Amino acid sequence: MRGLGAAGLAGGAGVLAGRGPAGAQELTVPGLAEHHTGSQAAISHGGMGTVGTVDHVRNGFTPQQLLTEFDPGVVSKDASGRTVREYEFVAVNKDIEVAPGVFFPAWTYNNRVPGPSIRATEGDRIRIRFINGTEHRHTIHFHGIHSARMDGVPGAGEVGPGETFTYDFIAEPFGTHLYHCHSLPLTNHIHRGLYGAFIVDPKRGRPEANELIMVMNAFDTNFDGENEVYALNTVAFAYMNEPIPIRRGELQRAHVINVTEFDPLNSIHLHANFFNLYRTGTKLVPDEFTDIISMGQAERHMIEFTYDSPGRFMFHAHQTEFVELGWMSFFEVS
Ligand SMILES: [Cu+2]
Repeated sequence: MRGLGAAGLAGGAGVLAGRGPAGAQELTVPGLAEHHTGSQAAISHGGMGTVGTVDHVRNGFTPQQLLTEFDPGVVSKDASGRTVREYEFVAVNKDIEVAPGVFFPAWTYNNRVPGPSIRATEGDRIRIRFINGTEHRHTIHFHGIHSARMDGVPGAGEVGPGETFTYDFIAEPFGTHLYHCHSLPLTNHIHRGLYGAFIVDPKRGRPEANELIMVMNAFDTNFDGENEVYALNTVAFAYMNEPIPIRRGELQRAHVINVTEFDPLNSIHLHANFFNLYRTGTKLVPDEFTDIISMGQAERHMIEFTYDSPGRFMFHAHQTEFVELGWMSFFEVS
């Protein structure tokens, strides 16, 4: 991690130095050069991708964290023996770098986009203390089953600047869900970055697997009502530049969530493989066996797959435009 820190700081200097069209060639900071060497293979895909690197340290989150970190909350038991998971979410405005040198004025939960990946078991009680540290009204609206007053919409759990609200509900049904701000105008509040994964496990559990969070998102960086940057977990080409390491023969379970605004559909396609599709993650047996799934806004699915031979395997949206603008990824199977 010391190495990453050094590279990150150097990367910041590099991006600042490289604000002009020729800037990419001027990135000669030693730490940054070392960082590039590690991901050299990624730069040779027919000119696709970006020049330079995103400063993950300045962003405050790395692609690996967004992919693999689940937040169990602060866990306790109530008088009835039920598991209680408590969280504190703060709405914060923050500029994030979504592609090298491309900064987006995000609205975030806890300084990251997507927000924390909440993980619970069906029947757990979830308590989220929400503090609005911005100048706009916001909510947290959960996809799941709960009472009207916990719905996180204008009139029920919406908080103004400096205000606080505690959402309190039981996690159900099990599945791959999401949460997002539901203040108006909705497109603006969602696409600015106020969303995250809400994963509810079945009581009986699932087979052991390597679990991954994949939020398909996009950014309208010039506010013209169309997206300029597409990504898996916020940073364009992040997992092309640094392929996701997975083990041969190990079951992979990905929670894929589409929060893309402005485009009616997004999709995920695995190369050289097929996956079991559990729609919304709400069943224990797969609905389908396929190599591509298209999703509307807020649609999400759980997919399971295994790679049996080593190598570098692409996965990406099947909308070519999205691919070229950032939604291209790789698994490195070893
Ligand atoms: Cu909002």
